[in-house]
Amino acid sequence: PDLFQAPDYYQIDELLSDEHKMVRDAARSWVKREVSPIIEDFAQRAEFPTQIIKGLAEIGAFGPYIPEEYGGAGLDQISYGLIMQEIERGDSGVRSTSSVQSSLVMYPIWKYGSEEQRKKYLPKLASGEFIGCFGLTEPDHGSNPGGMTTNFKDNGDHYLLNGAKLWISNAPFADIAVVWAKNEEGRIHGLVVERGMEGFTTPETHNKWSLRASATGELIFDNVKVPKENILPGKSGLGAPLGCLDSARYGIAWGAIGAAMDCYDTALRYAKERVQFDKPIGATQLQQKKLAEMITEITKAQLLAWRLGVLRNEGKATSAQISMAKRNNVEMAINIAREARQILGGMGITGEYSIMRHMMNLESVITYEGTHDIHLLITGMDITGMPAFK
Ligand code: TGC
Ligand code: FAD
Repeated sequence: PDLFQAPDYYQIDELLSDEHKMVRDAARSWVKREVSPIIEDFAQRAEFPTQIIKGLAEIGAFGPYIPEEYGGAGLDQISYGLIMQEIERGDSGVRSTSSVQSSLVMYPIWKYGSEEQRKKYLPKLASGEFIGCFGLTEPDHGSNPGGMTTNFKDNGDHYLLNGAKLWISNAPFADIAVVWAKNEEGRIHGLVVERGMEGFTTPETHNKWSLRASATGELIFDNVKVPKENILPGKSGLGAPLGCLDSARYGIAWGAIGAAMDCYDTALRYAKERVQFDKPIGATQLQQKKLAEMITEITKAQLLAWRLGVLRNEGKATSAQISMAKRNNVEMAINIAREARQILGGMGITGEYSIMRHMMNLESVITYEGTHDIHLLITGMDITGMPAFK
């Protein structure tokens, strides 16, 4: 009774372990208790609810798969996915904060950082004492991050960092930023930039109609002196940030299912209760078509995400497989949100229900972490061997 309704048309629960279900149910009841009651208000005010940071840490949403020795939850990829699903059932913006913290900040420090960097940052990020952000996108380089112009040069005992990043989730209040920049030879490296470093500012981006409960901003570097020990030594080149994106995109493939489930549950309940022409609208063929197609698409998306999770647990998932799941599942969710909104008629456009908020949020989700078209081109490149980007 404490939990949301959970469409499970193909008994996918039977594919989950007791630990998976425990982790999922803990996230589900936390979201219902702490996120759903307040999130509409924060979205309306375009504000991130900072009071949920501690709870996100407690349900394992900051570094679900990062080893426990660094403060992470030490869980597998399916548990990670299920946590993202439950959080995005609440709001895509809240899931964004958790995706960025886990896969775009903790992951690169864990995978590419030195042991000192891991010990310095990971436990604080896992507990929510520190919030991080990830700076890859620039004003003139979105889909093509390899063209970035943000750069650093050797200046004695430190580097001098210059440039700007745009559209950065968590930027306005993040304590640290993992920033991707080119060295004097044009090679991309990751640097940890800390709030308070002189010449580093993070202006907020206002007037978004999407992901309003998530804070988005710029990162501006004006001759920032970054200590040499803040460079991530383990990997350089565009493959380093793209490796982080694989992990975040996988989480989004699960997260989108959560948003879709919430829209479907809401529309199904409404269709059974709303009476027009003396019968519930759910008894009409047109509305049943919408609902039947929704549950079919959710079920297909669940199977795609679950299988991808198994492949990731076995270390076998390819980047192209991840692109397929991100692209398919986000499109599935946005289509369901649009149809669900129609089932609610005029009520669908209000903040009394979550659907319109999900629908607007998903416009960001379908664009960030690689646009819908870029993921299609990644699949195209994978099956033909011919990149169509350039
Ligand atoms: P290309 O020449 O294909 O590749 C460069 C190097 O990277 C390697 N690589 C990967 N490595 C790991 N994981 C992946 N997914 C990889 N994809 C490619 C590749 O093997 C190569 O390595 P090497 O050793 O040969 O140098 O690169 P390209 O410049 O042609 O670009 C390819 C393309 C278009 C697919 C890529 O640039 C891309 O994915 N663009 C989309 C950009 C993007 O997704 N940005 C996301 C920014 S972060 C964000 O949106 C956070 S929102 C978070 C939230 O709030 O939840
Ligand atoms: P563009 O790259 O200019 O694309 C515009 C259009 O052209 C798209 O439809 C695209 O698919 C298409 N296109 C581009 N190239 C091709 C091609 N070769 N062939 C055919 N079509 C093409 N970035 C970060 O680094 N960190 C973050 O935390 C972060 N958070 C974000 C939060 C939000 C709310 C949003 C909206 C974005 C965020 N981003 C972040 C940025 C996001 O990753 C980029 O917006 C995205 O990668 C697309 O880049 P762009 O907006 O510059 O679009």
